Amino acid sequence: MGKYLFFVLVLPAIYNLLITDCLKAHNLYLNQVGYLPQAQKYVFTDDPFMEEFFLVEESSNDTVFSASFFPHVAEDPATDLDLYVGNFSSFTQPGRYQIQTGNSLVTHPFVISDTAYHQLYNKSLKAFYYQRCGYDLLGPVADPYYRTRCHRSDGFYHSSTGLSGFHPAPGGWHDAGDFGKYVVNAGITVGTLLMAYEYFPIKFGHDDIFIPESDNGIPDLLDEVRYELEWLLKMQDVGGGVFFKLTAEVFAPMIMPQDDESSRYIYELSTTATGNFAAVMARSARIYAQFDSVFASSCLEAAESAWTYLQNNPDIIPQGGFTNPEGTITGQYGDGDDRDERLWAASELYITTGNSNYHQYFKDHFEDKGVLTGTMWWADVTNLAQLTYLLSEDHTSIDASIQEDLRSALVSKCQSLLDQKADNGFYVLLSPGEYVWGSNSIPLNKAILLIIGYEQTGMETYFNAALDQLNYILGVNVHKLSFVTGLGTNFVLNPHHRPSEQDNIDPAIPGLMAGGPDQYLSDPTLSSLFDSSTPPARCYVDDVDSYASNEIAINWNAPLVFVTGYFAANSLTGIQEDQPTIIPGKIKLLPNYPNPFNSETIIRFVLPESDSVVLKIYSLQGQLVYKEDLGHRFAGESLYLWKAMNDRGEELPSGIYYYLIEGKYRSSYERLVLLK
Ligand SMILES: [Ca+2]
Ligand SMILES: [Ca+2]
Ligand SMILES: [Ca+2]
Repeated sequence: MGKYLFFVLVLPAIYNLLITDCLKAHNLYLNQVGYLPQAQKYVFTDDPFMEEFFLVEESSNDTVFSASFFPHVAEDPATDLDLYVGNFSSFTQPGRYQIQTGNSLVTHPFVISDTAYHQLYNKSLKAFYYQRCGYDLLGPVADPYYRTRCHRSDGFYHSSTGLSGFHPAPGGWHDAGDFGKYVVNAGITVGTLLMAYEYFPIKFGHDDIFIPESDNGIPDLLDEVRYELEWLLKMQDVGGGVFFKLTAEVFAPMIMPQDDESSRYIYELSTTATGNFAAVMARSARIYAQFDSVFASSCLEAAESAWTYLQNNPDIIPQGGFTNPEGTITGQYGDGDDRDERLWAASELYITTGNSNYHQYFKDHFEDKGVLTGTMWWADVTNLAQLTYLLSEDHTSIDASIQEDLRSALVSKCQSLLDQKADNGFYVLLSPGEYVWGSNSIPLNKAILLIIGYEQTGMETYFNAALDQLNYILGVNVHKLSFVTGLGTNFVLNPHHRPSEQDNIDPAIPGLMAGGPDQYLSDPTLSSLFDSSTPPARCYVDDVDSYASNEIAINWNAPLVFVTGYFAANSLTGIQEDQPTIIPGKIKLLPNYPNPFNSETIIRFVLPESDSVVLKIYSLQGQLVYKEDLGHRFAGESLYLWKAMNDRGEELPSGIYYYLIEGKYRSSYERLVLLK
């Protein structure tokens, strides 16, 4: 056995055995990464004789907390387990702990910390860098997962386009465990990542993720997303329509990307692809404008010409949605309904441009497929269209009554998610039937809705229900497994991911989330192990061959980035409420003057009621650089002169800063540009 084989086969096996034995012996289910101090914290067991648990501080071995387990769910429909829950929410002291039970068994350590999810966030975002196609992954940034540039001849027109010859479309991310590039899946991925940045620019403003573009003054999330946008732009035809995908005719074998020399093709135009493209380009136009106005303009131009194509082609193209032509066996992403992609395009274009044509389209169609009823996924982006409209504060022409309807629908949605949580053994927002291919992305997309619901209402139950979904991904599941490579103690080791499988390095590239249980057993590995009597959540195996349960994909990692990034920079700060109430009059920021400025600027804000408020100013990297108690202010407009200094009275360097006003309510973040 060669050294390589030893590392590949034996070490992980031993490691897995030790850890798995340790965890399974305990019959304890907990988040292996950690918990936020102020959040709800649970440990589950299926052992009816386990009556109580103790929280033990790791270094001192002191018992710092104890509590009893209580019956939670009998015969949980997803797992067939009888589950008992122990609650240690009231213990909030940061540190490293283990859980000890009556029979003296101790689990692996985990943290209670405000920074519990920092590393998870960094790695789940950096995972996109490792998906780059047509790129040399070199130097310390790539270490140790080096690879040279792949797919240098992307791509040739497939005959389905009616065109022939070469059309350069290098770059972008490999979609998943394969090397294909699919516009609709790129669209929802980019849309989700940009949504995270747009609504939480401080949390997602880090410039130190350690990608080649780190420390360039632009948030790394935007740098990484731009790598995909540059490819997407190349997928647009001269008439504005967008080609569906760029792949080989069949999936590559299990080889490294740079060894894949198959011919790759650009497939026919599609209206789902075009609508998706128009939406993300319109959103990009408004987000990148502050960093690169030329690029932003090219995004807007591309979005508008895509929209024109959609207007000229009111029926879905190709008819019935895209299907693989004869001889092609790569991802199909079949979607026979392009109404949601058109709606999303209209919504983003309206918010970016204020143009009444887009607005009218949105007003005419926003209820066509329900109002925030489902969960966003690649075939249905209705929610993304509606959230963009709901959360926009920029337009005087916006229809306040539609926004109010959307807000109410969001609250109803969040309430229904709380009901679903209560019915499920591990508080996961997946019920039998929902354990589909890629099921792990569903609770995370629902968590996004809960996070936005929390931001709108201050309901802590939404905040905690969103965290429950992260708990599920990180170990509170029947497999006692962290579904994210490299994170937690017992994590996925063998994802269906060609570079991870073939790079002679263990463990797998970190920060990638496996698709998770697939009760429909959509691959031969699953169907050989399980059958229709298997409880849905158990239909998973950490096997490289199980593409239906153990592949990774960009559209699954995007909500992981959203949720982990949100909580990585968040402790519970909401307003405590027993019932959901809507905050119609949160603190409004008026444009500061002047902006940009060189030594001082007037910060202007409007309070809905009299209140004591605080001004906070953050660097682009998210560090709090200035905090000032502005004292008690009356309802209405208020002013404050900021002299561009930090708390210690030192002048701050030129750059972009963000600020907000906080009191009983909170304002959104706005930008300050200091130019000396
Ligand atoms: Ca950067
Ligand atoms: Ca659709
Ligand atoms: Ca590997």
